[in-house]
Amino acid sequence: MKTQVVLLLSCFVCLNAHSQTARLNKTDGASAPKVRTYYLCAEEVDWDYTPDGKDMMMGTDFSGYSRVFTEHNDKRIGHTYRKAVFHEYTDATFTTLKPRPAELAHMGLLGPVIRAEVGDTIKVVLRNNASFPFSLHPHGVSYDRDSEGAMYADGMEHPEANGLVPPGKTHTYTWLVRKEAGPGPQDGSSIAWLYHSHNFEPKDVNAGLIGAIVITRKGMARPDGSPKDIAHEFFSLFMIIDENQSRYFDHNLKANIANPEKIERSEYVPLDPEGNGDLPLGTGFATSNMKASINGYLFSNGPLMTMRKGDHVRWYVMTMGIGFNFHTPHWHGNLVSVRGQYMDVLPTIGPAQIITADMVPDKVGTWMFHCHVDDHMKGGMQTLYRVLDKGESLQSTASTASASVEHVAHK
Ligand SMILES: [Cu+2]
Repeated sequence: MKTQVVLLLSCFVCLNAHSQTARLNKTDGASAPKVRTYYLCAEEVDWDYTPDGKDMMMGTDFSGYSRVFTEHNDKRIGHTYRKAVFHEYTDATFTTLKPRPAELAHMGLLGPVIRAEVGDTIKVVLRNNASFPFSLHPHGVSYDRDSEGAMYADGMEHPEANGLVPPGKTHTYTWLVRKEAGPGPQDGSSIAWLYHSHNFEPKDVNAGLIGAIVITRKGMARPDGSPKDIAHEFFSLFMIIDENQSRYFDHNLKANIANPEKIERSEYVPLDPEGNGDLPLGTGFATSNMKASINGYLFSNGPLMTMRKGDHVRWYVMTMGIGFNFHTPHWHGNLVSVRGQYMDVLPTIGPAQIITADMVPDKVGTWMFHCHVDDHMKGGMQTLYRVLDKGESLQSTASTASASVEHVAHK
């Protein structure tokens, strides 16, 4: 008898919970809020800005400015730098890397995409396998001080409790995805925010510790968190990475230059390679370490971003870093729309800003995608995207480079 009562009661509770869930589903057309857990690890890599070894935009060897920013010799570090990046693992043992999906190979230096739907909770377990203390600071989502991952006086008596992760340690960050973190009335089904290390922010971010968070509207996420109505997403970090300011600059100087004490670290020559005045760019040792890159690639190196005619694709375009980072990303061939307005050049983005732009390409071909600021273009901030015809296989196209993960040399 007692057992039957318990059974009946538990069935009632069960049915009641089920009907509440059903009501929720009916109201939102969505599943119940989820806790989405990510396992990120800060790891050191030797990053090659030009894995293809030539100017892929022009199809030529490096010369002039492209040589200034890529050539390694006894006075220049060149194109490969020690950096720290975020990698994703499958669980808290941090033994199995979670491979980046092939369609996101173009993301290069960027960390894994952290995804959630409005109403979800994000948990990030951050492991630090690098040799400096780092952290994880998110934009957009809601956090308490222990999940802010930023170091400043208030709370610095317990830095580790506030998300500073020394080498070899782990910290769990909890972020709530309120409706304000999701798409607004004029937005599409998803928008993006940045995350990055924020111990000494400039040194951490120039080292490479940066990535994106994508939040979808309630009911608009696939099981993996990506927006249901979008065929392909493309992430583009337009950033002049200042390697002079990286946490790893001293390492890079000593590892690549035989007599580092002879290097004039402040060397800046306001002339272009032809000897003409060029104040905003110029040449010299300091300048050669300023990498005007897209996702950590210069001069159209790296995996080719590929889509099909008529696909609804979404671009998340972002920047970060030093004061030259004001960019006007420009697509040749096809237009994008931003909150209903069509354009081929985005409104200027400045450090820590992201714009979400949608495209339904109708012009087939391989097209330029670059910053329209002259100095940035000349410094390498240019890449390509390809629009295939309807029905063409994305797999069958040769990319300009092999997948970016292959360029990452684990320490
Ligand atoms: Cu620019």
